Amino acid sequence: MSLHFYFHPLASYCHKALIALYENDTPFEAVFVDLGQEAERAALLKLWPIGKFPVLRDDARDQIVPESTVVIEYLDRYYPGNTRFIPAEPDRAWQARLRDRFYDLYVHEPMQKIVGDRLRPDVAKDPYGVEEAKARLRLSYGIIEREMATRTWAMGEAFSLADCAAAPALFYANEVMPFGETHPEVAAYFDRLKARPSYARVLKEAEPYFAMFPR
Ligand SMILES: N[C@@H](CCC(=O)N[C@@H](CS)C(=O)NCC(=O)O)C(=O)O
Repeated sequence: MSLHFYFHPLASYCHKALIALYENDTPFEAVFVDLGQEAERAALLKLWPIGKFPVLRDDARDQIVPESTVVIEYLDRYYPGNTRFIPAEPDRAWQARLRDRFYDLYVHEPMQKIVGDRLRPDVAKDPYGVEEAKARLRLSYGIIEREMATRTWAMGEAFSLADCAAAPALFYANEVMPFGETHPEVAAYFDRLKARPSYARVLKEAEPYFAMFPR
C-alpha cells in the first residue's frame, strides 16, 4: 500500500482529508495516532515536527504531506478519481481555495478556540477569546446563510475541496454554537453534507469516539 494516512477518528481536520479519500475510494492504510501515547506522538513528530494531523505518507512518491488542504490538493493531483476537488477552470480554482480558507480560518478555527477553552484548567480560561470566537462564528454563519441559499455545494453543483473543509467545521461548530434554529440555509447545507456517502462514512466511524468530545 503506497498511501498511509496518519489520523485520529475524532479529529476534525482528519475528517476533512478522509472525506476526500472516501469520495474516490482511494486505497490507503489508516494509521491511528493516539497523541497520548509517547511513541505514537514521537512517530508523528518525526513525519511532521509541528505534530498535528492529518499527515499523508506516500511511499510510491517518497513524500510526506501534512496539512489537510494540501493533502486534498495532493490527492487531486496524483491520485485523482471521479470527484475532482480543485476545479480545472482557473477562476473557479481560486474561488474553491478561498472557500476552503474561509471554512478553515473563520469557522473551524473559532470552533477549535471554543472547544480548546473547555479543555483548559479554570485558571487558564480565556472568556474574552471565546466571545471573540463566537462573534466570528456568527459572522461566518451569516455569510454561509446568504451564499448557500442559491447553491447545492460550496462551489455550486460540483462537490469540491471547499465542501471537504465545510463538513467537519460545521459539524463541530454546530456543537458549540448551534445554527439549526437561526440559519436554515446553513442547516440545509449541513444536512446535504451529512447525507453525502463519504462524509456519512466518516461520521459513522467517528461515532464510537464522540463521547470523548468535551461538551
Ligand atoms: N492546519 C492543519 C490543522 C490540523 C489540526 O489542527 N489538527 C488537530 C486535530 S483536528 C491536531 O492535530 N491537534 C493536536 C494538537 O494540536 O496537538 C490542517 O489543516 O491539517
